Amino acid sequence: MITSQIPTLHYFNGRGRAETSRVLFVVAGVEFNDVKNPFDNAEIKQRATYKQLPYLIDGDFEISQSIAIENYIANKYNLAGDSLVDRTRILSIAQASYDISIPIFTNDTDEKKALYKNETLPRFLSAWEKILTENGGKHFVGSKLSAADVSAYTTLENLYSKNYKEVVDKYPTLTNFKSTFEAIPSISDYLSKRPKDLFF
Ligand SMILES: N[C@@H](CCC(=O)N[C@@H](CS)C(=O)NCC(=O)O)C(=O)O
Repeated sequence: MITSQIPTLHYFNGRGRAETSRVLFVVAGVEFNDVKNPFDNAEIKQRATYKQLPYLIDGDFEISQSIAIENYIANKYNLAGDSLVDRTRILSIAQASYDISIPIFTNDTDEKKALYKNETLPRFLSAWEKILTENGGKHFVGSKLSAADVSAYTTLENLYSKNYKEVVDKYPTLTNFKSTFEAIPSISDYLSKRPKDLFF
């Protein structure tokens, strides 16, 4: 385990529930220890609140639960919204992100996969297309980059990498958002250096 003044994010060797937090650090321009634990790493799981990852250690502060970690990073680095309404909208996008992403990994029958592809995913993506379009097409919430954009980006990336690109590409504003986000210099640098051997 790394003891450091810079924040340490513990997760497995995958994007999963940690990638939004990682990209938040990148967007904020904050150096962090990106610890990709092997699955059998007992030490950090024992220390983690619920014996699960991700687990963030930032100085004296330690916290579990991916959305709480994201919210902490977003608040600390001014990516969490400037008003109560914006902060709440950003959290709503974060929770929708997990509603979209988790079934990608848990759907275990052809019936569930078809329902996901033909009903669940279009329901969520058409809602996001509407939210993004009505907000001007550039940012999901407010007029500047926020944690909502990061959550949405990592979710769209999950969908692209798990064979749902053709579904996403039916939504032009989302597709354009994804490529615009990837062109942000810090993001394109991060993506080019990110290991290619991630498990998920
Ligand atoms: N609600 C938690 C779920 C955490 C979770 O399920 N983590 C998984 C990895 S994605 C884990 O640690 N699995 C190993 C285990 O439970 O032993 C969160 O979002 O952080």
